[in-house]
Parts: sequence; C-alpha cells; structure tokens
Amino acid sequence: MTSSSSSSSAPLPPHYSPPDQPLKLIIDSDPGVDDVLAFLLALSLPHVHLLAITLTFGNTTLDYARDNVLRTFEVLKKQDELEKRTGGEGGSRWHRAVGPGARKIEVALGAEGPLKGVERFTASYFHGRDGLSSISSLPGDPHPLPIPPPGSDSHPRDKPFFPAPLSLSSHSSPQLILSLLASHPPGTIRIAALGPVTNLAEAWLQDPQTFSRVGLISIMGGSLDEPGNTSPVAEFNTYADPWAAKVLFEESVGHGCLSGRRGRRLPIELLPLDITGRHTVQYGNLMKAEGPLGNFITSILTHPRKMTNSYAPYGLPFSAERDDLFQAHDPLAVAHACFAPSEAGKGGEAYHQYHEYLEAHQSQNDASSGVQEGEQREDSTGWVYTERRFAVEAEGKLTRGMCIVE
Ligand SMILES: [Ca+2]
Repeated sequence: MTSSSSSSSAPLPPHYSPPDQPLKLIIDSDPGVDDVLAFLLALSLPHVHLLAITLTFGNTTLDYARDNVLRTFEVLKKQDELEKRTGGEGGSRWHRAVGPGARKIEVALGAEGPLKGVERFTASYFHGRDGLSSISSLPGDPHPLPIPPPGSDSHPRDKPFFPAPLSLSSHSSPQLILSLLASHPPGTIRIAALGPVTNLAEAWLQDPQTFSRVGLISIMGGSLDEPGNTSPVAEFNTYADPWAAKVLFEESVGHGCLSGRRGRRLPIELLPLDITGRHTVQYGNLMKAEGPLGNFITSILTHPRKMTNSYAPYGLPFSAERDDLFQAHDPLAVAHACFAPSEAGKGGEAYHQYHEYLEAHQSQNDASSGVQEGEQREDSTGWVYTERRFAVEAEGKLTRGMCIVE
C-alpha cells in the first residue's frame, strides 16, 4: 500500500507530458460536493476520456447521487451554450465534454449500503440532505434535472431522463467496471475512487481476474497519522464501509491472479485525509464565478462552507486564510489518476521505476522481517510516494474504519 501527495497544485503539473493516447478513466463516486468538483476537473482535461461514472451510497443516498450527476451535466450544457454564444464553439471550455458529438459517459447505479452490516451512514451533516447543500429543494429549482422529451416514459423519481453524453447503464456499478475492464487492453483503464469502495470490492470479489486488468486505482480514503473527519479516528469513506476497504486493501494481496503484478497486489495508490486535507482552496475564490456553472458551484458549496466556518477556533478573530478553506479531497484523487505517470505512453519509464522501487522495498522488508516505513520517492511529475502498512478496523464500535498503522 502506498500513499501519495502532490507537490504542485497547478492543473497541469510542471514536466507533465500528456500521454499519446487518451487516458481512460472510471470515476467511482458518491456525489457529494467535492465529488462534483472532481468531475469538473476530469471533464476539463483534454487528455482524459471519462468512460463511466459508477455510483455508490456514501455522502448521500444512491437516488440523490444519480440526480446530482444529472443536475451537474445540465448545468455544464447551459454553461457550454453561454460560452459558445460569447466566444463561439472554440470559446467553450465544456464543448468537448458535453457538446453535440461528445463521447458517451455511462452512469451505473451500485451499492446502496456497505458490504456487511445493515447500518448505512451518509455525510448529510456536511454535504446537505441531498449531497449538494439541498439544492434539490431550493425555491424554483434553479439547477433542475433534465427535461425529458415529449412522449418519454421518464419519471423524475424512479426513471429520470439521461440525455447525451450521459447514458444509464443496464449494468450495476460493479458489473459495468468489470465489463469495461474486460473490453479494454489490460492496464489501460484507471479508476478514481471517491466514496466508500463497496463497488470496487464487489467487482473484485465477483471476478478477480478481470478486475486485476485495471491500470491504476487512486483512492481517496482513510486517515493514517491524523484524526478522522467522521469519528475521532476514522475518515468517512473507510468508516462508511470498512469491510470493503479491508477486502480491497488487505484480502486481495497475494491472490493468484495478481502473480504478474509487482508485490502481488492491486495497483492501489491511496490519498488519505492526511494529504487531501492539506489541499485547500479559499471558499471565496471558488464562489466568485458567475454564469450557470458559477451559480451552481456557489449553491453547492453553501452548506460545507457553513460547517467549515463553524469549526473556527473559539475566541480568535475569524480569518479567511485559516477558517474559510475548502478541502479538495476528491479532486486530488482525480488529479492523481489523471496525472500520475502512466504505464503506457510518455511517462511509462517513471511508472516502471516506481514499481521497481516498490518491489525492491518489499524484498528488503521481507528479507529483514522489519518494515522500513516512511521512505519517500518522487516521480517525474512531482508526486511523492510513501510505502505504508496498515490494517482497517472493521469490527470495533469506537474504532470502525480506523487505519491502524503498523
Ligand atoms: Ca466522495
């Protein structure tokens, strides 16, 4: 298991060479405010081909998660129209992603709760009742669901309309992940996991051979050396489904189908709270844009901003630099999936060197029977990796979802 951090907050890291082929990405997500901002990042990158958004419970329930994707794309289409009116087709930043002729993006519905147990936790305390600051109940519904064409049998609650480029998959999230991995060459699809990893664990359990074709899994989750954000010791995603995290992080290691993989493990790179929590943007800077997209972003950030501001230290004057900060957890995981050196194409050498390093490090640990933690390595694009060993607590009441570092 490794964790990663970025030394650059620029959208295009220095020394970054886009791959020769589009980078194929699946986003597994529980949108969620920071998930939506992570979608925008992926959609804004010309070298990224977003194949699918596979949904899970998490920040909100599955039906709201689905609606939040639909509302986001409706806003992007309005923004695209506005930017085309003022700057022509080439003047729209979103035309490639949502304009006529844009590549299809499949949306699948997945886990409604954790792998085990009956209790489902959501993060409505932070993200609002619907996951996006309750925009679905704003007067006049300013960020509405797509309007179905006349004669459509769509229904807003049970069967909403999915206009292009979105299409609702007939597969569940785990099935769609497996189907895409099976139909593309091994190692060519990356997954950014932004919620509880229930869908990924289910896909692995259903068909480890096919799942192991994945090129890279960038996961926002866990907290290693710092307090949690859901309990004193646990980050939300590992808290919401510690059983799935255990399957993916621990039980998969050494499986026969991973014998061709370095370290006989899935290519998981974890972005824990320790790192993502430090990647912050002032709310004031995120909420100043105008137009349909600017208004939407301002609306969805309202509830998290209130919550964040309420954590300001008692007795000190309010400071925007210290107290008014949005933590970009999920956008960082998408940035990693989109910019970490790739196995194929330019940057392949750095990726290869990184995995050789991990293998050497693993052999060294095995030989000495001691874990040498904390060694760092930086790749050619500025990501810094540290080898960490930990177990996820799935049974304890007070410690549910805690990552216990060896
Ligand atoms: Ca999320």
